[in-house]
Amino acid sequence: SSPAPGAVHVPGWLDLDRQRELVAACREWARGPVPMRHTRLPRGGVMSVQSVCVGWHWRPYSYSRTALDVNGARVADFPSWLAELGRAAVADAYRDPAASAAYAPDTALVNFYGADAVMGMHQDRDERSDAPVVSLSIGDTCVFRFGNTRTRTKPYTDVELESGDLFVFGGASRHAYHGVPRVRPRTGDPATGLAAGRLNLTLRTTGLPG
Ligand code: MD3
Ligand code: FE
Repeated sequence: SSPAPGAVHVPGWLDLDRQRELVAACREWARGPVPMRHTRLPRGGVMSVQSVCVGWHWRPYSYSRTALDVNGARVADFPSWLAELGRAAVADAYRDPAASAAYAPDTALVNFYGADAVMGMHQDRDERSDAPVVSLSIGDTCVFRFGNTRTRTKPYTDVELESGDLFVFGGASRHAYHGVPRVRPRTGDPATGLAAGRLNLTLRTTGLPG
């Protein structure tokens, strides 16, 4: 379904085997070379979500190859299978072969939500590219709040994101405010390999060279 132009929700896109593979990959990335951690905000806050990056390291509000705010290490390489998964996601969401063939994400941000983690309303503006963002959810269901491009308040639409769901945000939706006001604990299937909590992978195109 499409809650807004350029935004497409495909419930149940990832089968259980694919979810298990992604959980295993995220578990490896979470160990290093840059460990998963609560990202520190420039004004002194700490995010309740834990994150690890692949390909490029994100910190508010820029991308780099090394994680100077964590341990100084270079982040894990972005694997080609993950770019392929992104192209398959865009192909299935948009049903536009040209859009999916051109899709070349170079970074993934992996977010882990414990029962009490939230993400406040924000825009993703650190990428120098208008390419879509691909979002994959695994584990506990969450409330995803999808807003508008002008304010972080109403009007917005609340959507339940469940394990296996794909969401693609492109076009006019790419710069919409969005957030995660709550997670629904113990709604996930432990057969994914995730005993508790919620994982979200977002694939992005930084627009940075090499
Ligand atoms: C809409 N993550 O990492 S994914 C983020 O579930 C982020 O972890 C949320 O927002 C999460 O920045 C939401 C859905 C999402 C991701 C990127 C977007 C929605 C988006 C970029 C533009 C518009
Ligand atoms: Fe975001």
